[in-house]
Amino acid sequence: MALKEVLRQKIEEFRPRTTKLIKEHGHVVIDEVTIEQTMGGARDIRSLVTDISYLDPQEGIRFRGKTIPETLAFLPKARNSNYPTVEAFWYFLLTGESPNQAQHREVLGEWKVRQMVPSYVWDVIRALPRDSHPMVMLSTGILAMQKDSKFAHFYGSGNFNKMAAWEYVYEDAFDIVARIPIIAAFIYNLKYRSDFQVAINRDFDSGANFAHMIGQCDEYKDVARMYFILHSDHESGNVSAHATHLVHSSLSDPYYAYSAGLNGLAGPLHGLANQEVLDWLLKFEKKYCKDAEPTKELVTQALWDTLKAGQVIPGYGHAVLRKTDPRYMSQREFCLATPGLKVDPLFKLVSMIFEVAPGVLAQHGKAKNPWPNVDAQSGVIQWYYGLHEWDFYTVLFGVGRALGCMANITWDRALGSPIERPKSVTTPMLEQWAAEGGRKLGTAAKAAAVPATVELAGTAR
Ligand code: CMX
Repeated sequence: MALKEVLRQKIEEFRPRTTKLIKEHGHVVIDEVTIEQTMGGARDIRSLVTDISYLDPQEGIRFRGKTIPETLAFLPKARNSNYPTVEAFWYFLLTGESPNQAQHREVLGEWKVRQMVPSYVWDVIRALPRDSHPMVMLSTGILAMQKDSKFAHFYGSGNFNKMAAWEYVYEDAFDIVARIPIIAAFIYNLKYRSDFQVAINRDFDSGANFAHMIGQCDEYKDVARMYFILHSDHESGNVSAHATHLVHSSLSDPYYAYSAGLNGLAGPLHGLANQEVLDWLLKFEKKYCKDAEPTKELVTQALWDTLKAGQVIPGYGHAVLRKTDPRYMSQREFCLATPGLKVDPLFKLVSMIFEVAPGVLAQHGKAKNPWPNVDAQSGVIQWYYGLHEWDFYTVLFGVGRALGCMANITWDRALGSPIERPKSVTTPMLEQWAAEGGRKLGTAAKAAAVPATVELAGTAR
C-alpha cells in the first residue's frame, strides 16, 4: 500500500481516540501553571500534543517511540550505507512504521518526482542581496512556492471540508520535504561556489543527492542522511516546530507555516547556535591558543570569559533536556568511528570542551542543564568535510527540521487541531493573584476551563 493510503488508514484508526479524549475526558486536569511559568516562556506546561516524537528530559528524544539507535536500526538503509534513507525516515515519522521493500521503493520514487523545484524560486532567491543570510534565502525560497500550495487552493475552491483537509496538507508537506534539500543546495552553490549549480542525480536518494549537489565526497552522503534525520524533530514545543504549528493552526498553508518555522530556527538560542559554536571555537583558537595546542586550562578560561561577558556558551544547555543530548552523542560516535575525524584538531577541542564546560556551567550556577545539545557537535563534522561556510549550518538544520514540522502539521490537520490561542493576563492580575496566594477559580472561570461537548475532532472546529 502506498504511503498516503497507509497514512489514511492510520488517521482513520486514530481519530476516535482524539474525539473520545476531548468529549469524555476533556475536563480532566493534567497540569497547573505558576506565575514563573507564565512569565518564563511557558516552560514545562503540558499544552501541546504530538505523537511524532517525545522528549524525555533524562533520556532525550524518541521518534515514534524509538530512541535514535533504535530508529537507525529499524529503517531500511540507503544503497551501500549503514544509514537509513531520509525517505524511509519520512515514511516512519508519518506512519510510525518502517516501509517494506516495495513501499521504500515507492517513497523513493515519489520523492524524485516531488523534488522538482519551480524555476521561479531560483529567480526569487537570486534577486536577494548575495550577502543575505542563507536562512533568509531558504525561508524566502519556501515562501515563494506558496502560490502553488495545494492546501490553499483547496481552501479557496469552495469545496473545503475539514475531514479531507489533511490530504492537501500532506501534498504540500511532501513537496516541501522533497524540495528543501534541493533549495538548500542551490543556496550553497549560489553563495559559496560562484553560482556553480549542479543538476539532481536521479539515481541517488535524497541524502546522497544533497552531497552530490554541493560537490561533496561519497562519505558525506551518510553525513547528510544522519544530519537530516537527527535534526528532524524534538517534540512540538521548540521554537521552529511550535511556530510552524501555530501559524498552520490558522489554516495558513504549509509554505507560510514552515517559512515561519525557519525564521524561528534562525535565532541564536535555537538553530543558529550551531554557527555560533563554530564562531566560538575559531575565536578561541585565535585569541587563546595562537599557535599553541589548546589545553583544558585555556578552555576553562575562555568559558569563564564568555560567561563573565554576559554571553551564553553556545551548544550548551536546553529548555527540556537535563542530560547530554543523545543527538550530540550520536554525532560524537560518528566522529569517533571516522578515522580522520577522530583525530581532527577541532573535534579534539570540542571533546575537551565537553570535559570542561559542564563543570564550569554548574559552578556558574545559572543554566539548569550544563550538558551539550545537538549544536555543540554538528558544525565540527561539517568543517571536517570542508564545509567551512558556517553561516550555512542552520540551513542544514532547517532541511532536517522540515521532516518533523511537516509530519506534525499533516497530523494536526488530520485530527482537526484548532486555531491556537492561549490566554493572556496582565501584570496587575498576576500581582493580585500573588497577594491572594493563587488565582481563585470562580464559577465562570471553572466553566471556561471545562470544554463544552465537542463534536468529532476534525468536523467541529
Ligand atoms: N551558557 C550560559 N548561560 C546559560 C546557558 C549557557 N549555555 N544556558 C542557560 N543559561 C542561563 C540562561 O541564559 C538563564 O540566564 P538568566 O537567568 O540570566 O536569564 C539561566 O541560565 C537559566 O536558563 P535555563 O532555564 O537553564 O535555560 P532556558 O530554558 O532559559 O534556555 C537555552 C535554554 C537552550 C536557550 C539556553 O540553554 C541557551 O541559551 N543555550 C545556549 C544556546 C544554545 O546552545 N541553543 C541551542 C539549543 C538547542 C536548539 O534549539 O538548537
